Amino acid sequence: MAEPASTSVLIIGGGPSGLLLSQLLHRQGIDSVVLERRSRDHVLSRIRAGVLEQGAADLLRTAGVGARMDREGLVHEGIEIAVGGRLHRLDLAALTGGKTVMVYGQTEVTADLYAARDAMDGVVIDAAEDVALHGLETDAPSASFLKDGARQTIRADFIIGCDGFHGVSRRSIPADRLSLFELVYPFGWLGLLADVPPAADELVYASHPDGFSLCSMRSPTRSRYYLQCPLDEKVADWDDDRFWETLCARLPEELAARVTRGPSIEKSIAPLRSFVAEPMRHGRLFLAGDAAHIVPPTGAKGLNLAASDIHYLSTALIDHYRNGDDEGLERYSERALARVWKAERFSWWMTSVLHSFPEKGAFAVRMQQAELEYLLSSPAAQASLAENYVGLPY
Ligand code: RFL
Ligand code: PHB
Repeated sequence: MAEPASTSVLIIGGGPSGLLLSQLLHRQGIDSVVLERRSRDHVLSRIRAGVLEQGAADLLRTAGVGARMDREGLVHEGIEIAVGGRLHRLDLAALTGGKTVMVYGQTEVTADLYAARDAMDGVVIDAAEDVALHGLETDAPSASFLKDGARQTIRADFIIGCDGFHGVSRRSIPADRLSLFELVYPFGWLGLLADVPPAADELVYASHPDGFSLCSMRSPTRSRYYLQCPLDEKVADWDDDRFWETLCARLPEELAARVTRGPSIEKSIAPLRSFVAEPMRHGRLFLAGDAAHIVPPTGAKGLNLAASDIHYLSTALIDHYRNGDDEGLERYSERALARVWKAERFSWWMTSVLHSFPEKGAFAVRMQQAELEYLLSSPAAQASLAENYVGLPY
């Protein structure tokens, strides 16, 4: 199929942000093209986030891709925190006046979005290499790219950078027009996916002197576990036995006894980082999702922030095309960043209280213990965690 020479909204990156935006725009009669660097198989095989806030789940429904999520996703009303060898349940629903989260993998969200784009004949150009952005400060921005060895150009009214942390969009903004804020943590998360029933009915965030661990899930028969690990660790050094032994040693005994071990389907290490680029707009280029900000996964906020950015941006673009109203576009960066910084704070806080930081010394260890004791004894502190975990309002 010949690629179009122009479109209204040119979206760089076919991850959840880019696909969701193109889907929401299409349903309002606004055409877009998505340029994705990797093959579709590659994009669909990435294992990432697992928890959707109510706002993100609602946005997927608005985009017409909520049916399988509503059938197969698991609604969770609480989480558990393991401290000092004991489990403590936080009743999210009771603490937030009835709000819950949806456990449904990002892999499934992406598959549903691709299926919906295909069903609507949406244009997603995969294996688009060496994307370069042009004319961002003019009224006629464009992107050029290599497809099957030939260089092509697509013009647009707007370019949306949904190409993740390592993408080309943020790097196309002159350095003196961006402020970058970054905190790199001295550890990563080693994740394991296995077709075994989860150890608990809800997610368990476990603090332990040897390091943090997380018991999560994708379905009643598929579990996702994570271990805090040193940054220089290699996946090859972690056979499944070592993973399961280390996990069980970090969990309360009653929970460790319920861990079903089995062969891993996937194992990977992700570094932990907090990062924000301001502003999220340069001329006709708008940034959304991981292209503009990264959170450590502890608060389960990465994918959810991508969704809230897309909520603000899709509304703004629809106002522009439908009503000739540019207020949403003008205020996009400010609105999105206000929510981003609150999620950055929450993710940083969850990471700080639950992980081991031996290099910070004994005072920091006592501060962490005091934080956790306060959390587990104070309904006000629990309400604050719950309010952020289920997601702040858009
Ligand atoms: P994505 O998902 O990174 O998608 C960006 C897409 O852009 C493509 N791309 C390009 N396309 C064209 N030209 C270029 N030059 C391009 N450069 C990149 C990429 O191939 C990709 O398809 O960003 P998006 O859509 O903003 O979505 C954000 C979420 O994916 C992200 O916030 C979360 O997955 C973060 N995250 C996690 N969040 C959680 O809440 N829980 C987790 O357990 C969790 N695990 C993870 C993660 C992110 C990871 N990354 C980014 C390395 C594990 C990993 C490994
Ligand atoms: C996941 O299931 O991948 C997951 C869940 C909760 C988090 C992070 C990751 O906080």
